[in-house]
Amino acid sequence: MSNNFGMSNNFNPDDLTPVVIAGLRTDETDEEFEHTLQELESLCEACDLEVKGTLTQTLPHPDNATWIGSGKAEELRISVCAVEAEYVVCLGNLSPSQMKNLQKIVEVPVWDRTNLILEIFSRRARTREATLQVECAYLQYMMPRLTGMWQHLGRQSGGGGSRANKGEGEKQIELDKRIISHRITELKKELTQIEKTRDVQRQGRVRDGFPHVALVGYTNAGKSSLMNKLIDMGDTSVDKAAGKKVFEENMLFATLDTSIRKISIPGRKPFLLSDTVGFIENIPHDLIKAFRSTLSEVKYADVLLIVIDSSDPHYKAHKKITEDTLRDLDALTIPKIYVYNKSDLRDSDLTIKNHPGSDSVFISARTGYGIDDLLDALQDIFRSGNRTIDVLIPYTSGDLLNRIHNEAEVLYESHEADDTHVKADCPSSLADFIEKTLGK
Ligand SMILES: Nc1nc2c(ncn2[C@@H]2O[C@H](COP(=O)(O)OP(=O)(O)OP(=O)(O)O)[C@@H](O)[C@H]2O)c(=O)[nH]1
Ligand SMILES: [Mg+2]
Repeated sequence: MSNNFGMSNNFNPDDLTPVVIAGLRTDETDEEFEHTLQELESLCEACDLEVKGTLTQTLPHPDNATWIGSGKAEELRISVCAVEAEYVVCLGNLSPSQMKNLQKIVEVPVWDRTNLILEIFSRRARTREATLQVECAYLQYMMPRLTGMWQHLGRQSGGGGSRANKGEGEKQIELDKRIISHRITELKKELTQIEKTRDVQRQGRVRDGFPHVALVGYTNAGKSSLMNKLIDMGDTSVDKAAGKKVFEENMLFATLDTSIRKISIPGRKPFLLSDTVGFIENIPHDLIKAFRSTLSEVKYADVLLIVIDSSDPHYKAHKKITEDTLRDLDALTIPKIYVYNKSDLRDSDLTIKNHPGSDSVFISARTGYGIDDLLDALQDIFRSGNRTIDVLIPYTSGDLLNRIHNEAEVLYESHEADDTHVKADCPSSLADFIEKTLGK
């Protein structure tokens, strides 16, 4: 991805880039403001930026011209010089003109929160789909901001407004806008193609008849850690091999690409589990739109595991943000289990016993506490979608009979001349698969 500030290029993980954070407080409480500032620092860390200073301002509403007001902007310039910061990162989203004006005063590039999140995403994207999605969101973000980039060429308009009379800067902006629009169209075309392939793959998985469970939740809640824990508990050594494990790390947005794994735990019905990008407060709108197809794994899941970091003092707000994002994705009505993770960090949680039938389970992906209760809750949901099948399985289709034995509850079984007569309480996905295979 081409970046106007060029940070993605020649990136060396050992180099931390010095930055100063600028925070603008309008009507937030002390506590809320402090929390969002801390989260911005964590986002900076996730982007290999070293926060050398923080400057805050309180105003009834953002200043139209410079966002934090011209006096504070001057103070910011002095801080930037003092610590030799290479960027200013703002807590909030700035309009294109606020960004341009502030940049002029502080004399280093200014990033807002959206820009920072886009930069993290561009570094994490691994698959073709994620890379294209981020590029598309980035270009959409850049479009209205092009004006600021060409101000050095000036607007030497000769008046009259005809094309021929436009200044160099303005011509360059128009040209760039055309190139970017064209690129966005190309990206969208390719993404639609990838989405089609994804649909075909999903239909293939539906045909396999395994229930599909999706991990969702705020970034850093422990979704990938839970996936790895379940892979570890699996019964095939192949699944435990490093290649099957997903990346988990104490940083925001460690996961960007969707991973799907089959989880086969002895004595439990196998299911497919997908791990997806985490959510965050005020997630940039273009980014959500860009990631809609990746997040479609969530929309088509049979069960959602909403993972919550119960040790985070703001876990209730994180839960609400997750629910709001799921509502935007039309996924809030899917059966769900609230998984309160990191119980090991909260003494009180370890005295809480999980109750069968509840939609909340306390676990620790690190110690394994409560994972069996979580699996019980999952199996209860699978069972609630069960139906009874009454079928004749030819002796030549031993694999089907095996799956019934492994994944369903056999109510009746007798061996006839050519086939086995079975009645079984089956997950509906498996029942559909068996009846389709037998041509019923
Ligand atoms: N103490 C403790 N730490 C945990 C637990 N589960 C996860 N962690 C840690 O929390 C951090 C984040 O874990 P991840 O699994 O990467 O979180 P995630 O939800 O996948 O995060 P994103 O991919 O950024 O959305 C890592 O440092 C994990 O080791 C837990 O049960 N207890
Ligand atoms: Mg993750």
